[in-house]
Amino acid sequence: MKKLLQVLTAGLLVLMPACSDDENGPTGGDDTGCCVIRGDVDHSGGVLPIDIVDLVYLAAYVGWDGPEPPCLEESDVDGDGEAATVSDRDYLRDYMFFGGPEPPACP
Ligand SMILES: [Ca+2]
Ligand SMILES: [Ca+2]
Repeated sequence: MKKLLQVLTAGLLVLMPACSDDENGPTGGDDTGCCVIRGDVDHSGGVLPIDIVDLVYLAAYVGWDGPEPPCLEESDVDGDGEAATVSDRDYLRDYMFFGGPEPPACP
């Protein structure tokens, strides 16, 4: 199962476009005010902003040294002030698959 997730993650990371639509350029940990929808880890927006790509993106960042999410505030899925942690990954997983609570609104 872990191997399958690693393969899927690698495939999705290759297919994902670079997220450079932020007018401030690539974002870092001090980029505030970019949060639109907490849990939209890849900052895709659109009709379905939170999907499996966000979970894979966050899991890759947290567990496998994947690329940093374009908006760290949106990666603070549980809203505790710490972005892109194991807790955020688990919160997003529970929300998507196990009826967990919706991520809180952005500040
Ligand atoms: Ca997304
Ligand atoms: Ca958090």
